[in-house]
Amino acid sequence: MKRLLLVTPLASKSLMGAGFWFRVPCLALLKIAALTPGDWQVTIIDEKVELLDLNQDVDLVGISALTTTVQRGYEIADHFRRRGIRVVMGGMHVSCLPDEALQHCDSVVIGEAEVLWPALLQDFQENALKPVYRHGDELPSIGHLPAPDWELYRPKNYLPIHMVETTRGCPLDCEFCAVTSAFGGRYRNRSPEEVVTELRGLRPFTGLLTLKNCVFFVDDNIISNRAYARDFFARIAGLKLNWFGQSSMNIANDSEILKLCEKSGCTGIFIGFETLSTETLSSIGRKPNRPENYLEVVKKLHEHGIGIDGSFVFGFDTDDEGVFDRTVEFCLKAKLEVVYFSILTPYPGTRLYRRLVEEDRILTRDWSIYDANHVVYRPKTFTPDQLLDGYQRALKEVYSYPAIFQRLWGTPAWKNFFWPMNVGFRQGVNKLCRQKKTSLP
Ligand code: B12
Ligand code: SF4
Repeated sequence: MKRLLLVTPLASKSLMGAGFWFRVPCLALLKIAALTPGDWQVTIIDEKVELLDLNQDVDLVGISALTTTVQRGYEIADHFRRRGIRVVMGGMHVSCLPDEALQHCDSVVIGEAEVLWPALLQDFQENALKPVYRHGDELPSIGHLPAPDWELYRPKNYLPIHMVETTRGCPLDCEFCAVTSAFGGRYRNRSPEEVVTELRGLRPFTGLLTLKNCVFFVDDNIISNRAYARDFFARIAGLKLNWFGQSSMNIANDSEILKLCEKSGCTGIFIGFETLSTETLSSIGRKPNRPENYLEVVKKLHEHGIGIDGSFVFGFDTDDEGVFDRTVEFCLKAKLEVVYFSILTPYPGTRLYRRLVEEDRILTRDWSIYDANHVVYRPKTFTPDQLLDGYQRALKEVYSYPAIFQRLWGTPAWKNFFWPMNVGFRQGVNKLCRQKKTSLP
C-alpha cells in the first residue's frame, strides 16, 4: 500500500498561528483525502495542532499552502525532496505563483483539486508526474464528490467544529481578495440534498462544555443565491445545529432569510464591514456595504439571536489617522461579539497585488508575514510603523476586558461561546503585540 502524507504548514508569526486557541481544521486536506483511492494509506498532519516528523517513511507528500504558510510549506517540501520523496503542492498561493512553488516541489495543482487529484495519483504510480496540473477555463462542479471523513481529525486537538462547503466562488472581486480569481465570479452550489446528507453523517463532538453540533459553513457568502439559501436553511432547521457562516450584509434586508437563519440554529455570522468610509468602499469595489446602515444591520441580526464577527481592514489609501479610533468606537457601540482587524495585505492573485507591484509599493516578499497582522507594503497615508502601531493599539483596545464586556453584555448572543472566543482572541492579540515592534522583519 502506498503512503500519502498531507500537510498543513504552520503560520508561526500570525495571530492565528502557533499556540492560538482558535484551532480550526483545514477542510481542503480532508477533501483531498476523500478523493484518494482506497489502496493508499493517508495521514494528515496539521502543524498547528501536532508535530510533523520530517523523517517518516512515505511515498508522496501533499502540502496545502496559503500565502502566510507557504514559506514553511517550502521548507517541508525541500526537506522531503532532499530525501528523494516526491512532493505536490496546492492551495491559493501556489495556484497564483506556480513557478515559485516549482523551485521546491515536483508538481503544482493550480486551482481546485477535485478533478485533478485522481489523475495526478495515477501519473505518480506510473512515474509520470507532470509539473503542472490545471483544469480548463470551465470551473468544475463541486457536487457529487465523496464526503470528507471527519474521523481522520477526531483525535486532533481542534475546536469541536465541522467545516462544510455549500458554494464556491464570488462575483464581487474586491480589490484585496483572491477568491474571485481563484474560485471564479459565478457561484457554484452543491445540491441542498447532498449537503444535508453530509450534515446528517457528521458524528457530534461530545464533552460537557462543547457547543453541540457546531458547523462552520466556509462559503464566502452563505446567502449568495437567495432561493438556494431559503431552501437550504429550511431543510437544516430540524438538525439542531449551531452554525456559523459568512454573509454579505444585505442578509439584514431579508426578513424571511433572517427568520430561517434563526430557526436553523445560526449562532454567528462573519461580516466583512471592511471600513466605515464610503469613499474607501467604492475604491475597493464592495457594493453591498453602506456604512450608514451598519448599526441597523447589526441590530437586525441581534434581534434574531445571531452574533456577529465583524471584520475591518486598516491601511487603505483613503484611511486617515482617525480610522483606528473611529473603528474601535463603532465596534463597541454596535456590540460586535467578535472583532477581526486586518492590515491591508496584497495577496498574490489579487488586483491589489498587481496595482501595488505597478506602483512599486511592495516592501517585502517574506510571505510568512503576509498574515494581515504585519505591514508588507508602503501605505499612502501612514508610515509602515504608524500603521502597525495604530493597528495593534486598536486590537488591544477592542480586546481589553472592559471592551469585551461592553461588546458582549446585553447582546442576545452573550451566553454562548463568544465569551471564551474573546478570551482566546485576547490572548492571541497580546502575544502578537509582544512580537517585534517594527513593521518589517
Ligand atoms: C475557512 C477559512 C479560514 C479558516 C480555516 C483556514 C484553513 N486553513 O482552512 C480560518 C478562520 C482559520 C482562516 C484563517 C486565515 N485565513 Co482564511 N479562509 C477561509 C475560507 C473562508 C475558506 C477556506 C476553505 O475551506 N475553502 C474550501 C476549500 C475546499 O478550498 P481550498 O482550501 O482553497 O482548497 C482547494 C484548492 O485550493 C486545492 N488545494 C488546497 N490545498 C491543496 C493541497 C494539495 C496537495 C492539492 C493537490 C490541492 C489543494 O484543492 C482544494 C479543493 O478544491 C477562505 C476563502 C475561500 N473561499 O477559500 C479564506 C482564505 C483562505 N483565508 C485567507 C487568509 C488571508 C487567512 C488568514 C491569513 C488571516 C485572515 N486575514 O483572516 C488566516 C491564516 C490562517 C492560517 N494560519 O492558515 C485568504 C487566503 C489568501 C492567500 N492567498 O493566502 C482566503 C482566500 C480569504 C480571502 N478572502 O482572501 N481562514
Ligand atoms: S472579500 Fe468577500 S465579497 Fe469581496 S470578493 Fe472576496 S469573498 Fe467576495
